[in-house]
Amino acid sequence: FKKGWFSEFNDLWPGISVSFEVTKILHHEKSQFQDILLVDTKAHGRLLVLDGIIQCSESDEFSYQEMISFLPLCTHPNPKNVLIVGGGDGGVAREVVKHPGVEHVTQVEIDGRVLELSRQYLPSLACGLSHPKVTLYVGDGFEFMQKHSQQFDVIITDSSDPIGPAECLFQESYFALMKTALKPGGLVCSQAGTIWSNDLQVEKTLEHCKSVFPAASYAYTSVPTYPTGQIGFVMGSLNPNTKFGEPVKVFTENELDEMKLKYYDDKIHRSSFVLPRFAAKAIKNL
Ligand code: AAT
Repeated sequence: FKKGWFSEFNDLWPGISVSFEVTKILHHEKSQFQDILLVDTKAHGRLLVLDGIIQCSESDEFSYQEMISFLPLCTHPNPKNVLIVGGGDGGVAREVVKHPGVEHVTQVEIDGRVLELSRQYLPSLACGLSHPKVTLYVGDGFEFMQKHSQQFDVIITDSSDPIGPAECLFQESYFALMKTALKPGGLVCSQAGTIWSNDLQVEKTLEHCKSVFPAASYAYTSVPTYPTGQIGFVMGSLNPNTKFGEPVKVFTENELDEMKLKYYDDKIHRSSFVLPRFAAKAIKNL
């Protein structure tokens, strides 16, 4: 362990660890739900770490936040009402409100301290939390889902990994609750781990999604500072004819510039559902 470096050690990715040279420890505390660490790094800007796991780095967060938001938003024909579960840094809200069809965003994050600390230390992400279209609740996403039915066009689950407070957000019962909370024709998109990990998280999450939704798929994006450099999303739709890899909303180059999108466009949307052979085979066998 090199002095002055942060290393991400976790059994979800046995035998590997991503490390960053730290220039300053900005904040460290134990909240009611988790250990929260914010540091400044030499090469990747600020880092938010929960229970020892990297949630985002300022240098590449745009890839994850744009993709988890615009993949479902551009697959749905009319995404007016959106629910975000988790996403305490505010980056997903920042992206979702950019879509011209989105009228209202509801967000439920379990840890009020993550919201407060993101506002303080990650303002370029947390700006999303204060947007006039966003209504923010502090609470558990699973419990929130039990109390809502037929309300949302799109549900984005920007959750931490399936250990700690987010474990319930990967279960089949959570996918069933999301189905009830959706309006007819609704879509879900959930953080679902990397195909390079051998813990079967992708397969399990996709299986749960498939057993609840008539159409389901997996897409991925590259995020250099997440373990294995890659992370994916499981998507489910109430419309059995949904073609996930075929965006129904295509933005022009000008619109993409105006929305300040740095990663997402319709070409990367299509390509993100094209999986390498080993992953395609593993998923096909479900
Ligand atoms: N935008 C990328 C960052 C995240 S943050 C995930 C958020 O989910 C955290 O703020 C955490 O407090 C919140 N969370 C965890 N459990 C729940 C729950 N049950 N209900 C509501 N919110 C919850 C995602 C990082 C992905 C990391 C990949 N390795």
